[in-house]
Amino acid sequence: MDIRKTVTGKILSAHLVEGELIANKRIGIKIDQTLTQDATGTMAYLQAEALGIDRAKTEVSVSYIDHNTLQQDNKNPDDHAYLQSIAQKFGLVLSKAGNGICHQVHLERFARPGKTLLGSDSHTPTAGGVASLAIGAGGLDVALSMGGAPFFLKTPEVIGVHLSGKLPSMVAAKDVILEVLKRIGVKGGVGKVLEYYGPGVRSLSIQERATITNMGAETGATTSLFPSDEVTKEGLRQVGREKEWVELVADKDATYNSTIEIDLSSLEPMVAKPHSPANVVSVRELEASSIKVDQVCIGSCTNSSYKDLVTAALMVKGKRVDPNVSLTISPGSMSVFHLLSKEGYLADLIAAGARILECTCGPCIGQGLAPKDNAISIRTFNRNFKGRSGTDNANVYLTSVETAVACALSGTICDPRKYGELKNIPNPETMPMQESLVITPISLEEAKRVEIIRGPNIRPIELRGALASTVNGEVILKVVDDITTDHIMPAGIYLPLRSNVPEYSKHVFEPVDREFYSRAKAKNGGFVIAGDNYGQGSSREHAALCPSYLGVKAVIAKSFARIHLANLINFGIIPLTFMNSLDYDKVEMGDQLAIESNELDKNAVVLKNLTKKIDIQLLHTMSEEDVETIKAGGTIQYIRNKYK
Ligand code: MIC
Ligand code: SF4
Repeated sequence: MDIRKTVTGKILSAHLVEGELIANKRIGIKIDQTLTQDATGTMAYLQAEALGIDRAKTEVSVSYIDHNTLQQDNKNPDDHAYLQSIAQKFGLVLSKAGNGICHQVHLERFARPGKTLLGSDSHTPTAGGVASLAIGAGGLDVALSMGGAPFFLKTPEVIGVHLSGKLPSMVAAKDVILEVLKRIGVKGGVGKVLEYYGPGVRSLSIQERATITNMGAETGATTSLFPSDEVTKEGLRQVGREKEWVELVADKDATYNSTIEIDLSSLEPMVAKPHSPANVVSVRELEASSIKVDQVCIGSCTNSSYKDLVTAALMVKGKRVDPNVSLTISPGSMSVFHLLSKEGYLADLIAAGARILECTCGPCIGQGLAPKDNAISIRTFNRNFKGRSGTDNANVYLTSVETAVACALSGTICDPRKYGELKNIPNPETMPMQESLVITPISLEEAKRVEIIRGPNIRPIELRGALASTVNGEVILKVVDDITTDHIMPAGIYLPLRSNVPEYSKHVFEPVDREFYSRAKAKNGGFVIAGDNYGQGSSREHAALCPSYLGVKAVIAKSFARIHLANLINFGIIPLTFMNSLDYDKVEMGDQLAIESNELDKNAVVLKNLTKKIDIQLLHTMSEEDVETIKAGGTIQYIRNKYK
């Protein structure tokens, strides 16, 4: 298989600055665009400052404020003010609070076929809907790329997803990605790119493609990509960017490492049941149980486009939401919101009883609208991890907009095909961009005079020391498979603490073990033992930064999720895996462990379990530079040592 014949390979080749395109080998690629959002961005820019970066060297870098906008006290607005001043300093575009969800806004305004995008948010692959190779990463990696450094990754394998046919009415792009998740699960994409091809691609608009690439993140994939074709051109024309179109398709004789076959015509409405996005069944299968619904939330970076919300408006027009259901709508961007209001669709939603929220992530990241005790909440979002909604015992189901609206109208989980057919959803000739909440970069001269605003919630970053020759300590936590970054570092009500590491660290692992913080403090840190796919989900580097602050020295897991693995290295925590995963059972809470740090120079490391008096073989997949980073105590320390 020649990766260079695929869309993935073409973009990688054009951006390759280090290494060769051989599956699983380390490469460095040039990054054309970066994005950050406030919940990861404040820390990213603080780190950029600590590294002496003072100006973005990319083609475009955008700082979005979309996660933390509740402003219950000074904390969120302190971050916003910092971000606004730093955007001016660094020459970034600033998308202010209320302007929209980073991925939706980026898709509308900046994402370009053939370009690379690195974003400090795991759903950055949304831009793959217009054939941009868009990858999620930790804030520090994004800061480095913004400063002109290459981004390092392992050459991915490419899974070709062959689409044929056309989606039937009331079956949506969301059902396509739910079907993919059903087939490959939450780790089926790790180390891979999901590249879509085949005749079915043509029938999907760029917004529909973006729904699919967005939620590809839930498979653990490095990214997801659609080709750039006439549909892409039309989508770009609609937002006034036709000039940015280039054609980008796989060669006719391209082959893939593996393929998935999906006939769009045969799909039906799907739903991901609690508490995993891959826990997918057809809506039909659930319907017979007449499950009563308490809440329906439409929005998030997966499903908040113009088409999504017009679909909702058309379905509710002249009807009323079931009296026992609370329906919320979060438009993806101010431009979508403005057009909906101008064309009267907003009025239809309001008349049906929808609660209209800001153009932000909102309930998706537990910023308000937590469901009631034991509630059934239907959401068009991409994650339904336990507790993420803000209510620990709530049951969150993920569906398309069509299914969500059907549930809101009927009050039970029901198949949207019951509500007839939706044909010819109107597509506006143009979609004008709203500029009122966007601040464009200023000149270098003006930037020199900008004063950075630092409110009291913005705490300076603290760096850990170099690695000791013997790393020893106690097992202070042992966890099971599929631990998400939401388990490690919950967001929700703690989101305002993102720029205050000492305070945020008090909540590390709270959803799995409330005693973790006090134990970590008492024992002066130690080891964490984990199962498969440790750190799946978000890109939040706080899930490594805060444990590092509490003295976690190493995580020994059966396997890791990609972004979290990189974040652990950035913050000096040694990521190790069991050579034989059955050895997981040979280490328990409270065991005293030790490893010799010079063994990291090889790939195999001996773990001494001093309590059980046994040796266990471990592995690591770190490059030489990663090992040097770990030895220095983390990336900032490593870079500072290198250039001092
Ligand atoms: C998420 O969906 O979990 C988030 C919040 O967008 C995260 C980023 C964060 O934790 O700030 C993500 O997906 O990377
Ligand atoms: Fe925001 Fe939710 Fe998308 Fe994360 S998944 S970027 S919280 S809308």
